[in-house]
Formats: sequence, C-alpha cells, structure tokens
Amino acid sequence: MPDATSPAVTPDMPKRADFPAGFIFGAATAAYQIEGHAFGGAGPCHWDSFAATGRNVVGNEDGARACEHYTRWPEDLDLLRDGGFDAYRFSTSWARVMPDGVQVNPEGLDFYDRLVDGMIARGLAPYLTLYHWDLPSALADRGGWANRETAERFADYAAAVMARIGDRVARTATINEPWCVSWLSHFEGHHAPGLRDIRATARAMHHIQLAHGLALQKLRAAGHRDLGIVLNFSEVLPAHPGAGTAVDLSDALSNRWFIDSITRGTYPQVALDGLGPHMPQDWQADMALISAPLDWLGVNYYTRALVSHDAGAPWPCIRNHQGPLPKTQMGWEIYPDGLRNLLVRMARDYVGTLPLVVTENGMAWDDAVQDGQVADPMRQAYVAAHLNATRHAISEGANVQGFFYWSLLDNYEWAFGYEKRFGLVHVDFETMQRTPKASYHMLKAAVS
Ligand code: GCO
Repeated sequence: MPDATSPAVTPDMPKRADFPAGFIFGAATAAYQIEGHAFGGAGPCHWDSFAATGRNVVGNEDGARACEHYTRWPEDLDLLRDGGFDAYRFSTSWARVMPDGVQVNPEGLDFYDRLVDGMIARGLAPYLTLYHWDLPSALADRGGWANRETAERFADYAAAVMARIGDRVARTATINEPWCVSWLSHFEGHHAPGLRDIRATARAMHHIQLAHGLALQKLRAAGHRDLGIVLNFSEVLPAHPGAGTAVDLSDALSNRWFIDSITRGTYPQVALDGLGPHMPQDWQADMALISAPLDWLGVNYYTRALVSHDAGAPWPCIRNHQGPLPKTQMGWEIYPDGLRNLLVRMARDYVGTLPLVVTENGMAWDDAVQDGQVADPMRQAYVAAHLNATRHAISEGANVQGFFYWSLLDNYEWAFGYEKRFGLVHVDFETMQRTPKASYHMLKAAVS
C-alpha cells in the first residue's frame, strides 16, 4: 500500500518556487455544501425544496447538516493553516444572512464576521463569493432568477454582507458559475429550481448577469475594491470530424454568453437565435452595467465537452459524447490541457493582463479511510497535472495569480448528495471526523 502521507508519490508535482512570487495557493468551499443550513437561523432556500422533491437528488439528501462547518469551522480553518495554504475561498449564504431574502438576520452576519476574523488570525486571505446558489425561498416563490427583482435584491444583500466584512476580505466574487445558476437549473433542470423552460432560462441567463452588474455598481459606490466574478468554462471540442455547428453553439451557451457579456457587453448571436424571443424586454439597456470593468476574473475548470450536431433533436440540437480519457468519480474526463487552453484564451481574447484566479479545480473519487489514512493517488496526479497546466498558461502570458483546489472538504455535491468526494480532507458524515488525504499532505509539502 502506498504511504498515504508521503509527499513523494507524484514526481511531477510542482513546488511553490515554480510559480511567480506572490502566487496564492488555496482551497475552496461553498456555504450550502458545508455549513449545515439547519443551524443558526438561516431561512429556507430553493435547494431545500429541490432536494425534498423526490428524484432530484441522490437519496433526497440536503444541506441541513452537511459538514457541520457552522460549529466546526475553527477546526476547518486550522486544516487550511496547517496545510500551508495562503487563502480560503468561501461563500456567504444569502438565506442565512437574509432568511426572507430582504431583512438581515444579525446572527448570520455575526457568523461570517467570526469566520473572517478566524481566517485573518490564521494568516489566511479571505476570498469571498456572495452567491453560491442558496437563493432564499421567499424570492424563489416570486419567480427566482426569472424575475428581475431578484437581481435587485441581490445587490442589496451584497451590500449588506460587504458593509460587515468587506474591510477584511482580499477578493470578492459576486456570482459563482452563472451558467449553472441559469442554463443547468432552468433549461436542463439538474439544479434548483429544476425547471425545463426556455423562457425562464433566457430570463435567468440575463438576470444573473444583471445581478452581477447591479452588485458591482453598488459595491463600487460604497468604496469596495478587488471585485470580480467566477465563471465556469469547459473546452468544447468536436466529438468527431464533421460535428457541425454544435461546437460553436455549445461554446456560445456555456462559455461566451457569460464572458462576452461581462467583458464586451454582448451576447453571442448564435445563442440569441434560440433564446432571443424569450428574453426580457429591453435587455439591451442593461449591457453597459453588466460589462462594467472588473478587478479580477475567477475561472472554474473541471473537464472538456465533446459534442456533435444532432439534427433530430430540438434546439440547441447538441449531443454530448463520452470521451476516451480516464474519468473521475463524476464520469468527467481528466483533461488538464483544457485548463491551460482556457487560461490562455481568457488572457488573449478577453481580459489581457487582468488578474486571473483558478477559483475551482479538483476531482471526485470514492475515497475511504484505511488505518487512519486516505490514499488518493488519482487526485495527487490530477492536482499535479492541473498545477502544471496553470504554470504553462502563465509561461504563455496569462496573468494567473492563484489556484484554489475544489474542495477543502468532502461535502454536499448538489444533485449527487454526499456520494461524490472532492475533498482534500475526508469527512465521515456520521461522526463528522475529518481525515486529511494524501493529496492534502502532498500539497502541504509543495507549498509550505
Ligand atoms: C461549482 C460548484 C461546486 C461543485 C463543484 C463540483 O462551482 O461548480 O461550485 O459547488 O461542487 O463544481 O461539481
């Protein structure tokens, strides 16, 4: 059996010295996935009801208990400090801070205040995400992201959080993965609110971008700095020669819709060909706000997409294919070149020298504790390969300033419940015991 604590398992693992001075190594989590939504007076959010609806989530599991981070956070922050990390990417829960979506729950803000102080005390730079999907049910009842009002309420919430902790956070992202918030949740129905409705999709795809723009405007007016957004990208490739228009349309719907609007104030025409008739009135008037300058861009990357045109299917006529590469527990192909290519593409085509941060990258595996240790050589190799891909992107001119592994802890993997383990640290969901995996020890040896 490999020695699970040995840092030498993966020979090509880069070291801190292989990155530019000041490069930030971190790990990421999100509120609903770890905190335990039942604690501390949080209001119901749309993931609670999505999970309570049969067949949406494996085992009907929800985030009520999750990793009990709400009470165990000092131990979790110790793990980050002891692992030699520079920063921690976390999110604040809208439904915890504003249980009805509007009125502040002081207990919620107090929690994040303590958490941020806990990071500072341990020498960890706080990287805040304001929306990682826990929409208060009271706003979901009024149409959620299909309703423009939700974007306006989000800006109020963002301002309330930043008024309390904005003085101590290093960088702030408004929204995490608007593609998941809109397309995955309203067109494909895989995430809350689980809709399959093109009108709701078009509205959500615009209103989530608008929420970013309105929050940015409000936070800038209040004097906050280091503001950005986190987008998820996948490199879209043809499944076979002659895959037709599917590559361009899939790239437009999953990548360009979001980065084009944020940096250029436009939506790709091929996407509008389908969504245009369902867009909210006068959406064009919002584009200047949506494309206001950013201070940094977060890039989440996991895998590539292989697609072809499916003439027999309804719009968007895209068929996804299984690829030949080794896969993670999610069934996602391991393709580190995609990260390098995307970072280079962002710098070359979109943001120039604006700071880029890899805000999520990681893999799930069916990890188990044996003799108090967790051997995860697949993850060690994955991390090494993606850190090397990041180095290559930097050498090709991308101004990448940090890398956050997803995730610090095994946690609530949305529609997959607690079955998919992404953590550097194993969590026993009965006892809540945390056990650092070999990949944690490897990263620690590399960055300490
Ligand atoms: C994401 C998600 C995470 C997921 C991770 C793995 O931002 O996509 O924020 O919440 O757990 O991506 O699927």
